[in-house]
Amino acid sequence: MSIEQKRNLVTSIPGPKSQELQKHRLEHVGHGVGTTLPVFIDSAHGAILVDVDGNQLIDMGSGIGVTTIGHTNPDVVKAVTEQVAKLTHTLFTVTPYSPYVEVCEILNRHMPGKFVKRSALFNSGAEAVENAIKLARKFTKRNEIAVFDHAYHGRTNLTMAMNFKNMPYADGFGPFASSVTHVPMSYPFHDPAGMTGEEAATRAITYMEKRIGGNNLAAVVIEPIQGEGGFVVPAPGFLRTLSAWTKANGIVLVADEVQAGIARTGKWFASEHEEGFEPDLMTIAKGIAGGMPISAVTGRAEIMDSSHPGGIGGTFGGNPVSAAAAVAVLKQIEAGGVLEKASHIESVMKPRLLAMKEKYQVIGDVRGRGAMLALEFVKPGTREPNSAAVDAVIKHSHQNGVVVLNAGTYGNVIRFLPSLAISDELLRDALDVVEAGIASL
Ligand code: PLZ
Repeated sequence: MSIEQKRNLVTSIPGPKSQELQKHRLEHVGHGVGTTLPVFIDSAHGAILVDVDGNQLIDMGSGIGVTTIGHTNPDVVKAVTEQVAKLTHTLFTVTPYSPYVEVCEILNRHMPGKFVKRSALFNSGAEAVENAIKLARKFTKRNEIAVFDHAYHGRTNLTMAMNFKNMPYADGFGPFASSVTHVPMSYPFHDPAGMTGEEAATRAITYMEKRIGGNNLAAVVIEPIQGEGGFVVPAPGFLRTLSAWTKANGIVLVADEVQAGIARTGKWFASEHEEGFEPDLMTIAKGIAGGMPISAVTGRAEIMDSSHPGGIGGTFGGNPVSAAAAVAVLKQIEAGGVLEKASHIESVMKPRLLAMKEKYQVIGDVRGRGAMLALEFVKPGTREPNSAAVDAVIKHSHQNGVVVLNAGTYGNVIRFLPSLAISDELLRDALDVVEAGIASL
């Protein structure tokens, strides 16, 4: 598959065929399944989506950070095609196959921390989080879980309880899992001026000690950079201080790397950006397999092995075709150049985003790492959320063929998760469109 890496609009957005398909969809698909942009995509390559009307859109969201390696990445296409013709299913726990083991081996090799590691594979990010918590509870023989304000961990019953936002994730869907407590996150843009990472960690730790008791906690789960929460990067020292405290209290520290992991931030895992932050388990999904569904829990062997055989599993987990795709992605990262590309994207985008912040008072904060960058919109001269501005800029971008996504507890963040296959030229074109949207507010 080869598609010219260029934005090109031939109809209005959404075009007539998309509008027709959207009508059909609303008749047949449950309305609880939302849509950010009702444009039906027919094919894609690299960083370009082609819709059913023939429009070429720049993908600045990668399906929420999934096609990190690029759409229809040739190695992924090859691996999937070969695997699908050979073996599509056995159920790994009935009769195993090699690609599953290969994925685990590569993840074990790259998870930070000097200890023996093992992995297990699942289908989705939420399922990985669920399993990390099962293992943490089994290992510690404790029940309580702590998560952070603005966090997002999934849509299953347990993970709904772990999310910060009621709407749209939880409203009316209870009762929810118990033994989950939210604690204050380090959010430099909104924390008191000058608050250090250590101070923010002390605030969270005090909260956990008083509300829950360190001795009752099985796991603390944290996104090293929050995804749905708006790419909140904790202040330096926060993750390290938290890590020292969980270690001292026998608590399993789970880094939810579902959105920030796998080359997205210029390292294998976002956790690696802070020295001294040493998660015991990691949950991994999204960017691992070029769009094929697969997820993982990777971590300390003694925690991973704490379940009795048969305690961990699932019919489709680590499916051979998805696993083959994951191996193809992970091997490209190992071969070099992919992590560097994420850092390069930051070097192209960040100065441009910072310049926009200087120019437009609606931009309160620019943050993120690598190819995971965001703008937080405020009412000029304040830190109050401005979701109306975000809605307008996103609408403008979509109508002009740039797919961007929002984020944040208040819906006032625009996040950028471009594929690492994107060219500088496309990036600049996308940013020109976004900036024109901001200028026209
Ligand atoms: N943990 C950190 O970002 C998924 C949600 C898309 P699943 N985020 C995108 C939507 O609207 O459902 C996510 C995440 C973090 C866990 C998850 C959950 O991953 O693969 O969607 O289950």
